[in-house]
Amino acid sequence: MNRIPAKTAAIHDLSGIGRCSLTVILPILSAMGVQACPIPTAVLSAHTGGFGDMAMRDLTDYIPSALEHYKSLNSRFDCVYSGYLASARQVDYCLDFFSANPAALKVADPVMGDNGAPYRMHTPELCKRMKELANAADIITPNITEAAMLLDENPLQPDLSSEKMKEFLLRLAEQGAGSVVITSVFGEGKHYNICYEKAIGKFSRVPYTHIDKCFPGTGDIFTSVLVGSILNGVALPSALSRAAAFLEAAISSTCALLPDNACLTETREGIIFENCLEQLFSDTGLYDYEEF
Ligand code: PXL
Repeated sequence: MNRIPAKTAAIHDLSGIGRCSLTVILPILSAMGVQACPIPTAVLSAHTGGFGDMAMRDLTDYIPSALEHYKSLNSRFDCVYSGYLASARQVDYCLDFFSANPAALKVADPVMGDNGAPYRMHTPELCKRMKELANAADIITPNITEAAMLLDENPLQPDLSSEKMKEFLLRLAEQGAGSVVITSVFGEGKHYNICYEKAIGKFSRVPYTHIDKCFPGTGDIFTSVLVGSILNGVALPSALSRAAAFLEAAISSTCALLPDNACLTETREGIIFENCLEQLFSDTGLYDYEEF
């Protein structure tokens, strides 16, 4: 295939080790035939989940100057995809990227926390402002902790009925987001990634096999495969399923390389996805999901 790839502004941090944010987003989007243009929100020696005191440079002031440059070039993006932000002010700059690219697919991954708790660098102000960004996006991809935070619910949501899953999706869409995806939901005995397409009023979900290990960067891998799939013309529920299939393959390939009782020193290095990239090269087929 030879064509001009979709051009995506990727507004995320650049963490040197630990496989999250730009270090997974760039290779995944490239493998899927999407051009990924990094707009780093911060540079860190490592992510915040298990490496102790990392070195960090906040790049808040860099973002508007990069946008001014792109405006002066009349350079537009087909997609604007935001994730980990280093300050509340960066919400304004992401919103500026959204307005400067009115035709773009606007994706906000409201990175704020996991497993029922906020990440350690996330201030209440940043979490509050993240709602504004989510409300302005065409697609949002919170995990269940972040979804609850966006709805001012208890971030710990260990077991949801199908009705409650739908209620969470619907309320997030009512607040402003277009399509809503929630990852890592547990309910009625199964683990699911779930979604709601506001334009057609359809709820879908994809059950997945849960592996009881916590890897940083899981959400970044999931949303990158989802974004790459959508930019390649795959419908949202199939894109969800494809992202889940890639994650399952990459996580089981990682677990095969680690001891059964892998400790934080091993899991903090993230999902070893490099051996699995081939799976993303050309396949844009249909993937299973269920309506609910
Ligand atoms: O994957 C989420 C993420 C992104 N960026 C940084 C993080 C985390 C999660 O801990 O620390 C810097």
